[in-house]
Amino acid sequence: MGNPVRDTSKFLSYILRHEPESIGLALDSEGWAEISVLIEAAKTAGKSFDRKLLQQVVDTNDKKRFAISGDGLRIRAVQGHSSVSVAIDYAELIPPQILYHGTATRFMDSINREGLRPGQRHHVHLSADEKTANAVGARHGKVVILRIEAMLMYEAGYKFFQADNGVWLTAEVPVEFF
Ligand code: HQG
Repeated sequence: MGNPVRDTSKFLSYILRHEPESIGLALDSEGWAEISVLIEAAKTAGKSFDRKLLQQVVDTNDKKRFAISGDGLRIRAVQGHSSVSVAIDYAELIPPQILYHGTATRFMDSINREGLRPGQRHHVHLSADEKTANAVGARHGKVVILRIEAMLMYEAGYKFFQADNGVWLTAEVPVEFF
């Protein structure tokens, strides 16, 4: 059965970032789902949770992956989307001098050829500190941490955004900025 908070968090990541249509849910372009509709759609798909558990998932999430709207009626994932129906209009920000990207050694040949690409997701995800980058990279294997010249990129015209949970986002990172 597992841990209901953790299980629901994983389920929400899948539904709110990647495959809302798998349970017949529609997200708006900002990634929001109506909570009442989500709860019903999930129940029909065999995943039961109530509003209270949902709130607990949002409040206790280690990476603050989800947000509930001010009126309490809607929920979204704050970053990490691959769903084509979502195009969050993140506020553009001036990045710090350096940002970090944690990845795995086995990706480095390709990364050194192509730079960092968003892959399935909508953005390349960058971290403000090396510790976070290390944890992100460790999900994939033996870690490499790339130091990214974010300010130089910004000065060259690349756009930077920050999700509500502090993760930095950009469209791509060419190799000359490593
Ligand atoms: C790599 C987690 C080959 C890239 C984290 C990464 C993050 C390339 C992998 C968020 C490449 C994609 C995102 C290229 C990039 N050739 N490999 N040209 N360019 N890659 O999971 O950044 O727990 O989609 O280095 O905390 O690891 O889900 O991205 O290793 O914030 O909330 O391709 O996901 O958050 O992997 O992680 P991912 P990521 P959550």
